[in-house]
Amino acid sequence: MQTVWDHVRLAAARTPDHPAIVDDRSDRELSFAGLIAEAEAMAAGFAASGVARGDRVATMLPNVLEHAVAILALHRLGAVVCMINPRLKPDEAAALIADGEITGLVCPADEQIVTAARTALSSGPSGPSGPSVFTFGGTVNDTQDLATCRADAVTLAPWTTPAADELAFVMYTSGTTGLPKGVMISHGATDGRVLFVPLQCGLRHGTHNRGLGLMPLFHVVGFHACFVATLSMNGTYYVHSAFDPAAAHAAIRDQGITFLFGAPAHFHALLTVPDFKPADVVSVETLAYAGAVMPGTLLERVAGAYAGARMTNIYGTTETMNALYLSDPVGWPTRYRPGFYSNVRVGRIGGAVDDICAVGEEGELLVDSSADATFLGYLNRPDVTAEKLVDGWYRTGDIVARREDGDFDLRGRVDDMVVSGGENIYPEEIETVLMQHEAVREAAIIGMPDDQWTERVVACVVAAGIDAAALDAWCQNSALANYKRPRDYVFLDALPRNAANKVLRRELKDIAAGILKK
Ligand code: 01A
Ligand code: AMP
Ligand code: MG
Repeated sequence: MQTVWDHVRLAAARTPDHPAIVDDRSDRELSFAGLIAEAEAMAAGFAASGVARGDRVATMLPNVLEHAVAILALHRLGAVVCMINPRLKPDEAAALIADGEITGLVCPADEQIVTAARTALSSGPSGPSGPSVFTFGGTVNDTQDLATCRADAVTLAPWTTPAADELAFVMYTSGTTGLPKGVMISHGATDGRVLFVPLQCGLRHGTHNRGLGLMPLFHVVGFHACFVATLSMNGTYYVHSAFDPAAAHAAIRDQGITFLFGAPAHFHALLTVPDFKPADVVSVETLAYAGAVMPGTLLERVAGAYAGARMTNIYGTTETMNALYLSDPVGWPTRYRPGFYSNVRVGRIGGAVDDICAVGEEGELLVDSSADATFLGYLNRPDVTAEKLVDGWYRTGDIVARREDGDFDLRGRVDDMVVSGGENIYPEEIETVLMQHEAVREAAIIGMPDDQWTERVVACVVAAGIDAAALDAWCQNSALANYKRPRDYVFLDALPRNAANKVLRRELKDIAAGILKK
């Protein structure tokens, strides 16, 4: 087993002088040896401020270089790094911090976030008044500036490899109800979460690799499969601090990016760059996408634009990492293949995990959870862990049918989850916010096909005396993160329901399609 730190330090031992990270907001470039030195100096700084091995410390930052270094530093120190989506509103982030008994936070110098977090942080070893909030971009209300969080690395305890089943990272995924669930990821899961990239996407080892950091670091794809995979292959990771299609296109062209991993929404946006020229992207050898189905028309356009790249569709979950993939997916947007070492089956929906569907029958995709890459369970949620991890199988919630040839067709979801731009959005949390408005009598959220986001969040409401703009403002002022809010409203006299009063979402999608087309 190699931990994340082992992957990075061993790469550094092989090529100490090769560039490991190149910043996009400054002219900073860190060699592998420089990255190790920087992470260890910051780790010593965290230790000097009272962060100790085993502490849970959250990061809530965009894809800036300092975020990447802070994750490595906390991990080197032996802290459990809990990565919170920086798009969450302060109250939701604070709820995760309180629920996870998190003792420290690295976040932007934003007064609202710092204030909300301070009330939620548990007391660390240095006590409740300890400097437990580290801010990026300055200080606010006596936080510690991340830029000055450093000390002499010789004060740091030497690296000792932790046990394989020890908790290393917590990454969050939305749940049907309540707060996002913390997915507990062990040190021993690292190899399986990184090595599928060379295996399934064809990334070759060597210093020729130049990966662009499009995917958010706080999700497993951006962290394990882009950041750690690029470094472990002795490649250079090009920071992309905030997604900007024109800047990303320029980086590909000017830096000669060889490895591009994005969500379908990234590629949709990249193709809209006004002066997009396929000649500018010929350096891209390896192109992978994950998080959502890439609509067929987009797939063809991407393959045409990046004609020199080997393209792979990667299906996975935060809990299990990669389970299915397909090379050269053009013409097959919803077809997936189990790869070397992935063990999956199709279980009858609502049935036991050994109640397996026949070829052609729709069922739930189940993933063998004995693989090293599998999560340890959900943080403080044994009930949900028991629902999702059953007798050695992880229930994905995705509906598939096995084809005659052994591949799988992806057909939809067992639940009502909407996947927008590679982010999971559960209807209930939006419905709850809409229902809190006094003018709304009924609300149901559905996902409608969309070129840009694969699925677009649409609200179907029964309401009196209110329009879409007012409801949009209501959502923006709520605790709901902005990316989750509805992009369209359909006003109806009543929602279609069955005899048990359950909303008929398939019917609702047809009704909404008819109305939105007009
Ligand atoms: O009206 P405004 O101003 O609020 O509109 C803003 C945002 O609200 C909106 N926006 C979105 C989304 C979204 N996902 N859906 C709907 N709306 N994201 C942002 O766009 C407007 C511009 O805001 P922004 O902050 O500048 O947005 P961008 O930075 O342009 O964000 C778009 C991105 C495509 C970059 C972003 O959505 C993104 O990073 N998506 C990728 C998410 C991802 O990493 N998914 C993978 C998760 S891991 C689980 C998994 O699927 C998996 C797969 C394989 C796990 C393991 C494996 Cl092996
Ligand atoms: P998460 O629960 O955040 O880990 O997201 C995992 C879910 O995203 C899966 O259960 C799928 O619904 C979806 N997903 C991830 N990758 C793909 C892909 N390549 N194609 C289609 N759906 C995907
Ligand atoms: Mg943007």
